Amino acid sequence: MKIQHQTSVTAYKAGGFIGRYQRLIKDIVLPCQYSILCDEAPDTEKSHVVQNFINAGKVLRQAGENPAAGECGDGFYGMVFQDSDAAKWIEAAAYCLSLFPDEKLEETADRLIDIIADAQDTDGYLNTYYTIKDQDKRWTNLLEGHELYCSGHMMEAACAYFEATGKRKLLDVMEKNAEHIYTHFITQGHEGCPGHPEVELALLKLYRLTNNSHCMELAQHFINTRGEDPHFFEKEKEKRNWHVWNNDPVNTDYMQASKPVRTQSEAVGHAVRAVYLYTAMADLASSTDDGELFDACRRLWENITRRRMYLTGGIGSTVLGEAFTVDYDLPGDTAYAETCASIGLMFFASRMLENEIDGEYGDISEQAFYNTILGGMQLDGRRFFYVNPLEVIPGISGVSPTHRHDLPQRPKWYACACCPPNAARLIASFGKYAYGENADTAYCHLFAAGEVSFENGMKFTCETAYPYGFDIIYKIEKGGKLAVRIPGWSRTFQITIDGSPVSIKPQKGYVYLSVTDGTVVTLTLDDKPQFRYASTKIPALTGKTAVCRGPLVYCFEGVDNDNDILSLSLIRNGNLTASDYQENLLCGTATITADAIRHTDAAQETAGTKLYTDCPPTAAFCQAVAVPYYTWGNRGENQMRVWMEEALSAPPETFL
Ligand code: FUB
Ligand code: ZN
Repeated sequence: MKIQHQTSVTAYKAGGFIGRYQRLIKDIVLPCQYSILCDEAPDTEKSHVVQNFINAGKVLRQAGENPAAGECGDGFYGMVFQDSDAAKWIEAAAYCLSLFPDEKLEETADRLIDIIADAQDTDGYLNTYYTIKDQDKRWTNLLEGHELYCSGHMMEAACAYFEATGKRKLLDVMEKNAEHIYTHFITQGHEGCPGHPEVELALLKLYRLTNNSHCMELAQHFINTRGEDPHFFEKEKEKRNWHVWNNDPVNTDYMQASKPVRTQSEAVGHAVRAVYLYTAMADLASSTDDGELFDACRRLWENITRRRMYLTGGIGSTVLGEAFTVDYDLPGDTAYAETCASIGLMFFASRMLENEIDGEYGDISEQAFYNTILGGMQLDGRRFFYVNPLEVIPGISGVSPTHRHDLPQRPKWYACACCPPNAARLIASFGKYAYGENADTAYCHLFAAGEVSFENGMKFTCETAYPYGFDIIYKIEKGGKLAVRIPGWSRTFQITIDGSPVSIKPQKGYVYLSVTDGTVVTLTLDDKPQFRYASTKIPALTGKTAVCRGPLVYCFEGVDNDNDILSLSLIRNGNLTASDYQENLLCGTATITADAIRHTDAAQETAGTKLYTDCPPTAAFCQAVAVPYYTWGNRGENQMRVWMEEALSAPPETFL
């Protein structure tokens, strides 16, 4: 039975902290990214995305010739999945259009959709890499080829654009594309599932919107056949004489294809692939009431969130294969923690909520969103992190062979640009994750200011300065049953209805209230900064502590701490003091000041040339200043650390 749906909130008009971010996406991020997709941004990594679609259209109209002309010009440029950048951009534009109608943006998106539609072959096939480079290679390399991945992203864009504008053009293109895929894999019976899951979750969206049963059948087919024949990708490789990166088809963990999905229990392989797959599995489990599939999702969810996730909601701890490793292997300085992987984790959480209402899904969504996902974008919306380490030391990070992937500054764009437009579409669609509903209940999973209307008739305005204010006020316009998540991090909470405190015990992380028109519900959460400790099973983190406030993980940067955070230790049970909200700091934030010890090399010579000495360092009491992790790297190149050494408290006279 479907418990609730994220997609049925009819309207969400943003405000507050999230609203400001969504405006930034519309006003800055989308125009900047579009100019990059059109190769019009100066001093920026080349994209060629739009030109690839134009060139593919030309190829199709010049049937019989082979106009592929090298790496650019009339040819194809970029990654085999370059098309997906355009898809994510359109999807983000669609969400922005439903929040902030804008003719110019809609015209730009319409134009891009026309170009994309022109690049579709008459049989429904749509992919610029193969159309331009070699049409005979279609569907011969599911391991690396990304045709289904690109289709999936374009299907998601089509659904979002239709929902936002009522325009069917891209939806029709992608339904036709789905029929093409159906013919290939179902009617003609070609074997295989995508090396990179994504199309499964997209087909389920497309099915929900169009009611086209082929979409549901295909999604089920791809989910159910994955891992049935673990040698499929080896056999596929033997049949072809070309490759993209020459990926190893034997390493089936990489694409979660070592065993059938219902028997999987550990999150393995490429982290984005994993969470996109688990999202589809959870979606299918709720849509078809498949308890066995849900049990697998639950095991995978627990494996990720209890043993393989960073405090910041980052997942995938190694650069090698952009992948999960093993339980408790979560080093901060060499972390991978791709932005897309945390976005996928939010997708997974949202589909788990469709199976069962449990506050932990919102808790993890917030952890991923307010830390890794927001941190993935510079505060001005013009630069992006792909990799999100928890510690950065300029000179080592981005330089040492073991740390080359952990950059101390956000680049404008990437040759592999999956993350920037993914962040745009996620932030712009925050309302879908914040609110959900079923026939008689409006669910508030995350806290987002704005006006919200539900298909079940309920309507309210939410006012909050969250994550910097800890009162969340719901002004009910049309009443019903209201379910509000109480975050796991909040040690205390209080609820008032029309100003009178009420005592309600949360059930699995939610309080349920009956509210009538005109009622005002106020939830007050714990605003105190807190220390966080990691399990002693995580070797990288023994003896360390981190600082959080609400959903925000904090970090210490050199610029706030005499340009040296390496010699700082936080004092156990020391004072943690949150500042007032500072409008002019880092686009508006609150700092946390912590009692700390600053160590200084005792022997003069070790401060200079020697690496090691038998003299202990001197220690002096000081105040260390932390800022939210999502704001790091916005003030030039800087040391940054989330997990700090902890000093057990000691009498003041021991401090020199
Ligand atoms: O393969 C497509 C995307 O590129 C993946 O999701 C990212 O991890 C990056 O490898
Ligand atoms: Zn990415």
